[in-house]
Amino acid sequence: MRVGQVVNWHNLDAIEHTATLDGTFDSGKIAAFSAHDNAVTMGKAGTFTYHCTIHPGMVGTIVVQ
Ligand SMILES: [Cu+2]
Repeated sequence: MRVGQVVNWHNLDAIEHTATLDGTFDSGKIAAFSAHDNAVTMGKAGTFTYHCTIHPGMVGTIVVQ
């Protein structure tokens, strides 16, 4: 994605999760089959890793160019 674009978090699973970017953003618990209210504007380039605080093995990466 490009600098300045927005990430919206949607939980498509049947249990709650979080979207947590260390030092940047924490959605808190996102209920099953719902979206988080607070979108995140990715304001700078880089590779950002995120995880679920409930299930630490759930990880992902956002690449901002
Ligand atoms: Cu989770």
